[in-house]
Amino acid sequence: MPAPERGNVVKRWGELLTEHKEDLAVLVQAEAGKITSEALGEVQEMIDICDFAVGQSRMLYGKTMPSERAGHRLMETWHPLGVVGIITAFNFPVAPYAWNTALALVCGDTVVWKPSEATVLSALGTNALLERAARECEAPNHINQVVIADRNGGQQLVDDPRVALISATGSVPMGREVGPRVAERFGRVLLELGGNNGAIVGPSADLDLTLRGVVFAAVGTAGQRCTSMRRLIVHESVVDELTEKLVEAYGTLSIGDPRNESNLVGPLMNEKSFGAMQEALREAQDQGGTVLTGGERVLAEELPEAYYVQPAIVRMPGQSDVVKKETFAPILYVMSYSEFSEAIELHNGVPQGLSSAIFTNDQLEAERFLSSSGSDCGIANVNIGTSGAEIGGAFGGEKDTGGGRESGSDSWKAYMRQATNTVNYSGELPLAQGVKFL
Ligand code: UN1
Repeated sequence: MPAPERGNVVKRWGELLTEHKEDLAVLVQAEAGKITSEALGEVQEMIDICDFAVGQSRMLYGKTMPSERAGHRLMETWHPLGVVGIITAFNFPVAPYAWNTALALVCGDTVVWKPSEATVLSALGTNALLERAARECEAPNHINQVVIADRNGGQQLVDDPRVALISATGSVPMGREVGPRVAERFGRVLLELGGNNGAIVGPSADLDLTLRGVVFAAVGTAGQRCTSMRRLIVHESVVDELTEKLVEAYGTLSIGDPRNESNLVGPLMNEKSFGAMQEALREAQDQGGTVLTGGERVLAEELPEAYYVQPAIVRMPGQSDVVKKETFAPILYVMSYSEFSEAIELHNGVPQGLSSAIFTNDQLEAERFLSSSGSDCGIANVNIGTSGAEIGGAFGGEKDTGGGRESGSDSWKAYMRQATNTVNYSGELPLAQGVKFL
């Protein structure tokens, strides 16, 4: 199928996702525990990437460059890669699948998806809509497959030489396993792993705006986004005021059944997540931190077995081991700084490099943060929190985050193979670099 026709399949998928937005959001909510607005937002993210990919299907551009030889054309062409294996995590059960799939399909690839075992209904629903779109558009059979499997199933996908690209979203330890296994067989990998996202708050920041940006990023999705804000690095002149406002705002958060529209914070995924949060809070205290608010389990009558928690704010004396770890729960570590260079050092001094932000009204400070000696992350924002990226930009990060880029911009190139073509229409056979032969 020509690329724009492949785009039609994705276009139809986007229409079906729009039609069934609420239905899919119900599944996402049931399995991942997101509040309604965030569950709907996740499905919207799929619809958005479908729109993007449909446009991309007419823009799989290759360059033409001047040849050094007369009567020659030098150009590049892009071709489908083959089968793309997609591994996704429970916290965003469907959107990252769609980022990969919408682009892979317009690029002419087929996809095999291994979703998290915790979110299979969302996966089956999403896949059923894609199957319907493919059928209606008379696409070849089996361009998309879902494999409901445990870790062993995931490993088979990773090790299978027929799978040209493994795109995996998940933890750093998972990526450490997947990366070398795929490299061993010279397959391609696209890794989007853990984040330990920080924000710097400068002395000129609008503190009311900062407060809203921080609370959404730190508390949204109960701190279970890979983009969740976990570290706040605040200038010493405003740290007390901002911390006080944050503690007050945390006190007003409504926590409980995510289906109830008045609640902003749903449950943690399971008991293990709750245990990890408690462990991190203990470690933080051992390392000189003071828990200013939160950490306690909140019991909800209608769902007594669910692990709801009061999001926590911990004041830390400075950099420490616990702050360098990604704990997948709503804990915000607050540190203070006096010089901007110190803030950057604290900010970049962690193994992960996904998302970052600065809150400031000082243009020079903002530019320094975005410069090559500023934030070392794949995403760097000004006056916006670390989470909630749009699909138009490339999504991914550096260091332990794995280096992959999904979603917008020119991420499509990861799903294609590039060929360089030289065409000789001169009737002679001049060799490059002036080499003489025969
Ligand atoms: C994730 O947590 O794995 O930027 C993805 C965001 C969302 C995607 C998060 N658009 O927060």
